Amino acid sequence: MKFLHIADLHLGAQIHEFSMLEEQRYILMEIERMAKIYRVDAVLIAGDIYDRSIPSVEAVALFDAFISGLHCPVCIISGNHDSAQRMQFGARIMEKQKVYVQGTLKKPLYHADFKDRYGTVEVWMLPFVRPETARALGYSGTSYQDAVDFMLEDMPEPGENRRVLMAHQYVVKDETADKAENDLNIGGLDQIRVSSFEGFDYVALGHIHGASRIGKNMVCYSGSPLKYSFSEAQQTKCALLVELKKKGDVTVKELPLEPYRDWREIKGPLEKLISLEVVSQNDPNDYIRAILTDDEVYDAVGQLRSVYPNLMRIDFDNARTRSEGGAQGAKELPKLESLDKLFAQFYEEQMGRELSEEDNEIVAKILKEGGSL
Ligand SMILES: [Mn+2]
Repeated sequence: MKFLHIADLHLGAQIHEFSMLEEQRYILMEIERMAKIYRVDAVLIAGDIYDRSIPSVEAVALFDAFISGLHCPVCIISGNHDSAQRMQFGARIMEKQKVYVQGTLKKPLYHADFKDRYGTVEVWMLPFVRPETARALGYSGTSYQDAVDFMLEDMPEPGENRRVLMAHQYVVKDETADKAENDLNIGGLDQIRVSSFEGFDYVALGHIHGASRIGKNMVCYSGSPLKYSFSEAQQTKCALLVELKKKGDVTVKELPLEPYRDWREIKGPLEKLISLEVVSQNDPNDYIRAILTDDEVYDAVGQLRSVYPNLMRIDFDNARTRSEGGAQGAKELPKLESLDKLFAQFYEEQMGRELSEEDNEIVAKILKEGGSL
């Protein structure tokens, strides 16, 4: 069996007030093309289909066109950005057309079976697990780790069948989880040990936006198909082509995805950055983060935008910011958003990952109560 593993589409995302919809349409067509070229038996989408729990009509139409255009079975789980209940709509009807959706948490897990010349491949589907949603199914603890283990316990024996799991969590090596447990300064509330996923021939993960393999087994993040932040500017985005032959024989290949508009960081004095020499080196239509080294500039946004129409943000790295301890005085573009969004952005920049649902609740509570816990 051969399938494409993708995740974190975040359809409908707006970043620094730029809509990603056209890039998303383009990249989904690329994925559709790959599915055809490699004649895959299925496409697995490991959560965060949409960027918001109530996606825009454009985002829904785009996803509809995508899964209709694939002409092969599709397996879909919900991520933390999706609404589990809305994703679940029509699931058991679409199943008849080989579109397998699991939006809500269910125990035992839902699975779809695929046959090939070596036998059966079971694709088990675990949507994003929050401790509080697992509690509705009989879980009595408070941790993400135990909630995921609870969801995976009592699985029937696989026998001869090969087994794939789809999940959308923050999965780390066991050593990393140990460190976080011993050091309260490292946030690790939502970390899941990779050893929780033993017994699967392949685990198709979503949640982390860079492609990576966790640990020694085949537990892989495909990453997002597009860059969604400057912390991802250096990443090569890809879809994973996974092939399962006889039990124990799994190969994974990264298929690079080229966006039609890239994300780039440029650094230097303003005058140099807008000079013909620098501008003509790369596509000026890319999404740009400019890091200015000038001490003083006039109308940097206007001047930069005149040559880089998709300028997203400006930061400074000059005498002032260096004296402030090296932190680059971040100047977000365009104007300031609401306080909770601002904090979420700040957190992501500092920590390199999103706030968890639980963190979000705490932040919302603090903001609501005017700063006291
Ligand atoms: Mn996610």
